Amino acid sequence: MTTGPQNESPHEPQHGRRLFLIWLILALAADLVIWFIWYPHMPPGDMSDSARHQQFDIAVLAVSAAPVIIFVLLYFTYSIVVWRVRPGDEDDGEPIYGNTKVQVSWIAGTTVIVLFLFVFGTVELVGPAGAGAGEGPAPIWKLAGTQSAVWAPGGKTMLDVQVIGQQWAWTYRYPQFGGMESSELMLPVDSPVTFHVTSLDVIHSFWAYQLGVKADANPQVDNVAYTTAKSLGGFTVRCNELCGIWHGAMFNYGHVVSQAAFQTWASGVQSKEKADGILAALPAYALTYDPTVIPQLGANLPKVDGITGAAGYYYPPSDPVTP
Ligand SMILES: [Cu+2]
Repeated sequence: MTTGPQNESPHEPQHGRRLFLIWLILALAADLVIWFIWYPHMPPGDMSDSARHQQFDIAVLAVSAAPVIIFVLLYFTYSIVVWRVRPGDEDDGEPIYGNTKVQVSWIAGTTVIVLFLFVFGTVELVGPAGAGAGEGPAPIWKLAGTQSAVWAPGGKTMLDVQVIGQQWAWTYRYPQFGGMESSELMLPVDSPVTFHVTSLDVIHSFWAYQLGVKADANPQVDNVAYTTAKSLGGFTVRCNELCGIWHGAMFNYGHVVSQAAFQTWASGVQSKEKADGILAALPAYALTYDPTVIPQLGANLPKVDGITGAAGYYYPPSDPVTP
């Protein structure tokens, strides 16, 4: 006796219909579980608009991929169980060539999936203004927001934050608050933010995980990335580019606070740094810096204000730690 999908007798069950029904039930169940149970827990969370878009993208990809994976595994399992060789069956399967139905379904199915993902991916890259990634010095996709020399709560004014990487610490500079600097990244909720990411020495990468922002920090380059924080709380900033021996320790925490609290904090730091003479000593705000521009500050800066690189120096003229 010969059994096999190509050798269907009148008593042979309708394998295609059976497979389709089992697949439909499993795929539907998997997609419902992914969308309603897994989606809210997917990385990187929903703390900002860019993070929300990334979480949505991952959920859509999972929902698209699950039916394909389930089909492959189901067909594999079904073949092993139903079409396995029976004891005593020494026959070969019937040689077959071509099956228009299978070929057309395959070409149509894969074309639809690939084109859908192409269009979806493009929309999701353009819509949220670069999706939280660094877009270089002249972004093609800009985030909506008003450019202004001052930032105040309540409006749609873009907050500019310069992110300066160096071995092995992050410094944040706020040009709309007198160019003051902080080793802490504070952001106001519901305000569009432009990050200007740069480096003083080697290549780093600014990765604010929960905000869904990741942008390379290159010396002499202004790499722009956008986000809008959507909920209050803390987030982690890590360096995501191997940058030397203390790369693994190059992280700190940021905070999303209310717009009023942000303004109070930023103005407070600005006043303090002005009184301490820091603002006068810092180089004028620029999109990139020459690390040797203010050698006279050297080791005194951390003593005065606590803003410092991990090596204990800022813009080090002769860093004693780095060879
Ligand atoms: Cu680094």
